[in-house]
Amino acid sequence: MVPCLNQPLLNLQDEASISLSSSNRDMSIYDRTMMNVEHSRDKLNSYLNKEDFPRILEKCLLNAKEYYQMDHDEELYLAMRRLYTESMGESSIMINHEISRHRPIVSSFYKAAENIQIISPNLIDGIKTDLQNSGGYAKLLVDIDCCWLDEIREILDDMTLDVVHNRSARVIINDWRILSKTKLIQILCRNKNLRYIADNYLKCRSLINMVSVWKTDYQPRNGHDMNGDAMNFHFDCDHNRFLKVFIYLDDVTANHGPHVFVEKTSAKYRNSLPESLNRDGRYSSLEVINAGLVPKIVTGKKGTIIFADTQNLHRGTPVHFGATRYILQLQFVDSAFGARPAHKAEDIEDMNTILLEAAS
Ligand SMILES: O=C(O)CCC(=O)C(=O)O
Repeated sequence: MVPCLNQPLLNLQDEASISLSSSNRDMSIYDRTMMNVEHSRDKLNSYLNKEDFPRILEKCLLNAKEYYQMDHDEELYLAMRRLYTESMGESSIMINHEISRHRPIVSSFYKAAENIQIISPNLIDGIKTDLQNSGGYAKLLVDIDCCWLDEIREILDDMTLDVVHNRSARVIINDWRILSKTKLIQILCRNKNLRYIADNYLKCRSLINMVSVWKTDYQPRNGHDMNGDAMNFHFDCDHNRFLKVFIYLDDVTANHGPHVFVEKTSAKYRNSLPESLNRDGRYSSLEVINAGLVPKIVTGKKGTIIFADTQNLHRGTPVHFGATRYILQLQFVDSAFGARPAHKAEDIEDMNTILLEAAS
């Protein structure tokens, strides 16, 4: 059976997304839910006949420990990327649906008041609403000890001396031996409220599979590798679904290369994107604007947190002369399967010790 790719898959867990036709408006929530189960199962069955989909689904359902014992499969990863654009995001929603059955959210993370704050429990509902309303973005300024932010900036500044810039304006550190010693990263990886937000958005027990920090300096336009530095619009598709947590380690004004995104361009909105944007790769700002989309610029004070579903179109921006942007990134994924891991398996385990504790 050929799947109908233009109809978004109804999302079982998100009551708000269940659209009510006149015929089902009077149904009970139970009846509507059961109807949607049938609907999703039919779609899933049709997808299971698609080339590569069953193998991709199987890999996505592995838990991290099982997954990291296997060799990386680049071909299957690229097949997942292709399927994402071909299905206009629907494959990702369907796989996430199955993952959420396999690895349901651990309730002990819910709004943990005893947690070192950073995200106080009373902010959580607002963040969830913003994520939902924008298709996966929320920004807030939180009270983080300045010393924790500065510790990472100093490490980045020290590194700069050793780095040959080439055509990149960025210096990136993702060495877990260095990062795991910093106070802020230790706290973030163990922060239950952050984990709660990610789990809730990803509808499953999520995994941190990448932590990195980088510094962006001014680079003359001529010869700057804007694609390599992620400064042209793109959507991330390294994993089935993810939520990145960016933290500005210093003030970011329009001169400091702020993050830019286009809301409601993530998986569940892809089928309403213009055909010209339905491809993997990079897009110029002109292409995005000509398609009628309106990019949003995220400036912010030191300590600003941005929750970002970077399956939305997004980019960094060039930094002006005399300015520098410092940023930290934590990546939560619904499944370890995807691009070649940026860290060793034991380091990823270390980033997620909180999961082991919750299971014991
Ligand atoms: O530097 C930025 O603000 C964008 C980073 C980015 O494109 C990414 O993490 O995928």
